[in-house]
Amino acid sequence: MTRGAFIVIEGLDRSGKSTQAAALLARLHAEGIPAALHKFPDRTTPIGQMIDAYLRSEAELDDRAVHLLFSANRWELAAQLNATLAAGTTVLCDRYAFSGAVFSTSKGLPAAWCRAPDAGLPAPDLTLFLDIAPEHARARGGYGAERYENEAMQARVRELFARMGESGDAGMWVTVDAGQAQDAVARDVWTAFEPFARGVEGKVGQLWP
Ligand code: NYM
Ligand code: MG
Repeated sequence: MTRGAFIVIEGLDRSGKSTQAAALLARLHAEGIPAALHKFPDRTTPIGQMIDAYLRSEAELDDRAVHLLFSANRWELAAQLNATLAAGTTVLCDRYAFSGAVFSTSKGLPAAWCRAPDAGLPAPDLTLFLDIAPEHARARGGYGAERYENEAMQARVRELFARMGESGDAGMWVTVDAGQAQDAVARDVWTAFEPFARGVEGKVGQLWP
């Protein structure tokens, strides 16, 4: 039975993830491919509202507590995500467990501890890592309004994302040069996505592979 493909888009803040995710969704719809887009953190749920208050520095939370909230924010959508994929709809996620692992690890939490709460979540078929230098991302503007949006943290995050891709723990991982013009990034995203356009055979995997 063919199911929808599960595609994750990851990257630094201001790497263009949301723009590219929206462009990919529009193209999928234009091609007649059923598709849905989710964003993590999903700030609309009660858990997401706690995360949002933390990120905007309106609330203080222990590093481990907020890490678990980010993970819980994925778990609260996991059953729906599996059902959507099973119904044949392709799911795009703007950030996922890889952000969860690398952002908290870059704060100094142990990597294995950071990965544990996401074990068992649906695993993406493909992760697109929109790679950009932190100084280039900052130059795009609107940077620094939230926690984590500083160059030192983003540089550590970039390094950890790169290692995540090389480790094999993330499954299929494609790095896209997000420093290019928007159209060029979209073209590279489409090239990586195209093998999944007709859906995927077999069950959804689980983190961590
Ligand atoms: N973030 C995001 C985490 O620290 N852990 C997670 O699990 C996720 C999904 O939240 N700087 C961080 C990365 C971002 C911040 O995300 C908000 P966005 O995509 O800027 O709304
Ligand atoms: Mg952000």
